[in-house]
Amino acid sequence: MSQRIETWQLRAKFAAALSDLYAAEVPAYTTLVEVSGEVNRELGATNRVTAERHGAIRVGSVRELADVADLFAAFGMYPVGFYDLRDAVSPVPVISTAFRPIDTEQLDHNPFRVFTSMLATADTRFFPADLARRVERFIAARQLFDPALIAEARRIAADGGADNARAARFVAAAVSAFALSTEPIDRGWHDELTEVSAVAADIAGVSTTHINHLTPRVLDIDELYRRMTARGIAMIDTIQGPPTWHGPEVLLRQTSFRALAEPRRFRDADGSVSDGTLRVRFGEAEARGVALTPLGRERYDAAMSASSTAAVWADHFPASHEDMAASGLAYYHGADPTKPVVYEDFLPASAAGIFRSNLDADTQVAEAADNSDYSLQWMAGQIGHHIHDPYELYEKVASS
Ligand code: OOG
Ligand code: NI
Repeated sequence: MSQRIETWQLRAKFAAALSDLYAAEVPAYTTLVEVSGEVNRELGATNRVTAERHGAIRVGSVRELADVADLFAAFGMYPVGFYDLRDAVSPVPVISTAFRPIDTEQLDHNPFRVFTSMLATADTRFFPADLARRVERFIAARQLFDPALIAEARRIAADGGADNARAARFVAAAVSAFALSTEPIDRGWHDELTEVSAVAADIAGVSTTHINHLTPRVLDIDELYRRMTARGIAMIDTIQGPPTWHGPEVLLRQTSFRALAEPRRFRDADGSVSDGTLRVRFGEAEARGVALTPLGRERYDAAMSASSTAAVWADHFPASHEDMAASGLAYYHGADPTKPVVYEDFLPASAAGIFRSNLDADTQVAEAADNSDYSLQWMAGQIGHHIHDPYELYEKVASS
């Protein structure tokens, strides 16, 4: 009898195969994984941490997002949270969710998550009506995912796994949907969208999707930053999120670097095809701390808006997990302060900062009211999947 591959094993294989793909496409990713691995080994990281990655992808419509939701469900990854990056200090014309495992056992096996953004074409502050129509037509005409792949994903999700051979075929087909395409890019169209936003061009200027980055988790991100810099890799100026300080690490800290320009082919108006480059993908690493309760999150937001220095931090957060637990600021397994619940999600400010620091120009936003009705409920209804509330999940994980 052939061996049965469970959902979590499918997810681990998917994450590992995407990592191989990205390493082949973006060489600096390999350096990042090496350096994170080095830091983690010195600090005695567990297997979960060393294997841990998050990915980021971007799609153009709810139809494409619904396909992503069906595909990822076969890997036990479900949408959690709603991020509106249009609201950020440096706005990005997308709304996002994160697909990830949702219970303790699945997270322990493999916590792979993918931050997934959808272009907000209905928001006329970014897309005037005529452009929105043309973008929507372009996206409706392309096919990011083979319908046979999505149909197979639905069956595997219903079966809760697959036999070995079927699993291997499925993982390979899923991974190839995220490979960088060699198809020529329509230069005029891509340039027009770049004027609006580099993210719009990355999403709707091409006929396929791709992994935008794949992020290892590191136990000491300050050390990682120093070592990457020492290896001659130019990191962004800052580590996004809380400052380095002597108390408990909370939520998420991230840093990144721009990948090199990648060779792409372009088609000009006269039909001729020529070589060029695009510089959209990057490398990112992150450190994860304890998940905060709504009360803790309020403190976090207040601390971050005051200034993200260690001195200010100490005014907002106690310096020990015991005190964090006693003040109801963070989640702990069985209320035991020695067992923090890891934050599994993302932060809108950091996400927008990561987007922005890896672009050449800011997005142009018209001064007007938001005419669109994007929200978590809207997104859930459109994709036909429940979108989980992260706080409900943390409550459950803490009490299980
Ligand atoms: C996603 C940026 C957000 C993170 O780690 O906050 C993100 C993107 O660039 O598509 O990945
Ligand atoms: Ni990321």
